[in-house]
Amino acid sequence: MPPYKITYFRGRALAEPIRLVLSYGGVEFEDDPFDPEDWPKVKPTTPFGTVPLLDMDGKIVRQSNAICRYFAKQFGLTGKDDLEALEVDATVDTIHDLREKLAKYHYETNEEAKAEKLELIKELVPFYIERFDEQVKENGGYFVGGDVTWADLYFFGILDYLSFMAQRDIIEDAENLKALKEKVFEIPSIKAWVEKRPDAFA
Ligand SMILES: N[C@@H](CCC(=O)N[C@@H](CS)C(=O)NCC(=O)O)C(=O)O
Repeated sequence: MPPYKITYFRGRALAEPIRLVLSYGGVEFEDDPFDPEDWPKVKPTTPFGTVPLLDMDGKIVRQSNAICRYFAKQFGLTGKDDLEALEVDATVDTIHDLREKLAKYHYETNEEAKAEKLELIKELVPFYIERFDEQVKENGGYFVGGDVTWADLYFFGILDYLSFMAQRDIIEDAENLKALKEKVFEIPSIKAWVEKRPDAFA
């Protein structure tokens, strides 16, 4: 029985970067997925009403970034020095900014408001993707410092969810991000996880 357990909606989204960082470090884990209709029952059992949660031998921890960073430090994925670690954090936070903006569009239920948000999304996605692509180009094919960090794993992990919310492949015109995606996929531990992970919407 693996010691670590991830509680999340049945899907990838915010839980997938955690799974990737754990896989990178060879840490065994299991998933405890639930369906959206069960969320009202699960929510009150969580510390702050959100998931993902990670159960580490009975210690429940929250916040996907904090969890990823905790393990990334152990696996040498935070850059070569404090400045690179800052750049990695800033990159992940910027990916989250894009995620939040896409979520505001994707989960909008009012059709009129959604149509307005779509116009913003059409400008925002290229704005972020062009800058991310340039960052990777300037950093030797990775987000920071010419080597793999948890920012690369984070982007790889959440990319399907971002594209799902944008309803298109958001990196289709971004050559450097496409190459980065391929490089992350070719890391043996990552490839092994991706090839065995369950099918999910994103
Ligand atoms: N900053 C948190 C965000 C957690 C979050 O908002 N999770 C969403 C699912 S992706 C959630 O729990 N939503 C349900 C709700 O807020 O009721 C993290 O990265 O872990």
